[in-house]
Amino acid sequence: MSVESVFPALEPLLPRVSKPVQYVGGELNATVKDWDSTAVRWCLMYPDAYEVGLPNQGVMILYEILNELEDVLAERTYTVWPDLEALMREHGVPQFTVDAHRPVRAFDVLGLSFATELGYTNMLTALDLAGIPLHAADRTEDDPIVLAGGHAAFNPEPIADFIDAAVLGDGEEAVLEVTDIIREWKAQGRPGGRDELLTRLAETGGVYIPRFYDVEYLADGRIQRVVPNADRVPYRVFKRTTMELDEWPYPKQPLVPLAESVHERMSVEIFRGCTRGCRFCQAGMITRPVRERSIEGIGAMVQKGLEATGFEEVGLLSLSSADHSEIAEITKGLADRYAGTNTGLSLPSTRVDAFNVDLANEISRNGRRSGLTFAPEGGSERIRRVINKMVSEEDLIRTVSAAFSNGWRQVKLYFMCGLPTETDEDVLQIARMAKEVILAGREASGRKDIRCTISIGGFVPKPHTPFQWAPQCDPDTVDDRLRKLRAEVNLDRGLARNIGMRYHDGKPSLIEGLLSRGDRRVGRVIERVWRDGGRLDGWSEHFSYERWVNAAQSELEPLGVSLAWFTTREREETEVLPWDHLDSGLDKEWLWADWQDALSEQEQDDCRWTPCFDCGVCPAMNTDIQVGPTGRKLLPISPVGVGSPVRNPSLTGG
Ligand code: B12
Ligand code: SF4
Repeated sequence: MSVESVFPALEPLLPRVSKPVQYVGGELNATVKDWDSTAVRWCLMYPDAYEVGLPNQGVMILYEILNELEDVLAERTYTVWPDLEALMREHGVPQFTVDAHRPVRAFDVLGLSFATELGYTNMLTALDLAGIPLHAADRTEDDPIVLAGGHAAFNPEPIADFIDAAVLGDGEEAVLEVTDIIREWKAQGRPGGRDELLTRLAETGGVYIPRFYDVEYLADGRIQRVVPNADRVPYRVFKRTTMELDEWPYPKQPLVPLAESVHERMSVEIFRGCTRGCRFCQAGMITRPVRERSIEGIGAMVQKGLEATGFEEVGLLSLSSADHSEIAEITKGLADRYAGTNTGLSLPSTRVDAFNVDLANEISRNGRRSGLTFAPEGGSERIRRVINKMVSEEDLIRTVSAAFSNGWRQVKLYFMCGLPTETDEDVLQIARMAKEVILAGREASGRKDIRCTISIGGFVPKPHTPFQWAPQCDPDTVDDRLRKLRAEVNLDRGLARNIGMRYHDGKPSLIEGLLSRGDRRVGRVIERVWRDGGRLDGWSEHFSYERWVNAAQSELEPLGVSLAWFTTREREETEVLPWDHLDSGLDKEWLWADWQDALSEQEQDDCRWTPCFDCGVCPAMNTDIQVGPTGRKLLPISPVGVGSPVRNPSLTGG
């Protein structure tokens, strides 16, 4: 049965809303397929506004991989702004895809990509607007399978009531497997209904179906155990890892946003995973092992992506891009290749120790020397040992001095506040570091106009990290430390003028903490917040701390737990954690040992360069880290076609 576009009903509403262009679709490289000639239909959602969601690589990759299959279609949907939401409700327009404006409820799967937990309420808005029951238990065969993926799906327990399934880890192969299962089940005439389909997904061992697990609690509120309540369902669900990244050079045809977006450049992911072992970093832990793309693979992705999009900037993306074993060859090769063109290169924030000024020079060859960004994360050497961020102040000063003498004028430094064992003194050291940076910059450059911006985020303990047992710092302490830090910065007026300080108060972090380490009971809080009007919680102008606190009070306290119980409480080694049945490959004993090392300020090396320290991932996945060096160079490309963004006369002949 064909599915009609809702555009005729939507179009008259668009002149009445802000940024209507975000709802019209038709972006360069978007795909619209015939509904009737496809067997499996995916709707992919980044649960945030278009401007944040469109540039997301994960969604772009899955969108393209799925659309490459002849009998599969994939479309996209994003969170609508409250102005359009109100009009859609008034006029009965359901949640729609931007590609063909099809109603989301008509699809077989609604695949949500969660980069952050603050997107959970956005999922509820979309489900409700789509006419899909909020609770998985109330859905029928006419509803899509609601499938969560992305980093924030590694503990999907807080959203267990609302999703049918979750996939941990890389999606490239997982979406194909899920598609095959759905295709076969539909072709067989949907035997056993929705339950059978979910069972078949669970049977793979790598798709988590929350409703097939019962959670039992102890009298004190802790979890006693989580057990399967159905046959053919595994005790533990494993994460997916795409091993040969070179075989998956996606996105090949990156989407080009129609409306302004947060990331207006093309991104090429140069490796996945991280073995640095920063103890606060969930992404680093859950994406192990490290898998590098080859230098040729990166070169081809950059070339094809530029040709396909017309972008003028390429971001070399990964968790710690400067750690690629051939980063110097990659950046030099790309800088040579695009010399004299409008194509610029960028690297996300770099580690101080991996960075060298040659690299920065290569990257900025075609562009402005804007700012340099580093992430020491902790102000004192002591706290950096606790978090395993092995950056010495000498390294930092040496690196920034070299950069300042090479023409840079600004440095941005990222820190966290509220780290385990942190004292006021650790945070006050941030001010000293910023002042040292300015003094070093003035000395190296001989100029006064050196700037240092310190940007401070509240620390949130995350599942599957050594800090998963840690008590989260309460917002009052975080705010008090930040106030003291500001006073410390301002002590020296001559330097304070050149120091910018950006921070958020500690309250949103506490809510993120509730959602990160929560269990199924937290679902009630999410629903209450949403029913009380909670929308777009990742946006400070929409986020309401009071709404979350009130909802937590009314929903959790009758159950004998509380916001503080989930956040500022330290866990013991023996406690069953809500995500223990979800296997990220990391050995829980190793995580605990690393937590103990943190408390005794012991550092842990990077296994990329030193022997394996048995975190468990490689043996669990029967694999190994994949790192160079290969010794290969990136060769200049053959002339590119007319209309390419690479407007180098010597290359294009025009
Ligand atoms: C580029 C980037 C941004 C950009 C663009 C964001 C965007 N829309 O994509 C900007 C600057 C806007 C940004 C903002 C933020 N970011 Co950011 N960002 C990144 C970065 C560097 C790359 C993301 C990426 O493209 N990865 C590569 C793709 C391929 O991976 P992926 O998206 O995870 O998708 C794969 C799988 O997860 C899976 N998958 C994903 N979705 C789905 C869905 C289904 C159904 C399935 C089956 C599978 C699946 O399949 C994909 C392919 O394998 C990562 C670090 C990193 N290297 O991952 C941080 C990262 C994702 N960001 C992070 C954070 C914290 C944020 C912010 C909250 C920061 C802030 N405080 O404001 C905001 C949140 C924005 C928002 N509201 O969503 C954290 C997430 C932390 C966590 N969960 O613990 C990360 C991991 C960085 C870190 N080390 O802390 N970010
Ligand atoms: S198992 Fe060993 S080599 Fe593999 S990521 Fe863990 S520490 Fe590194």
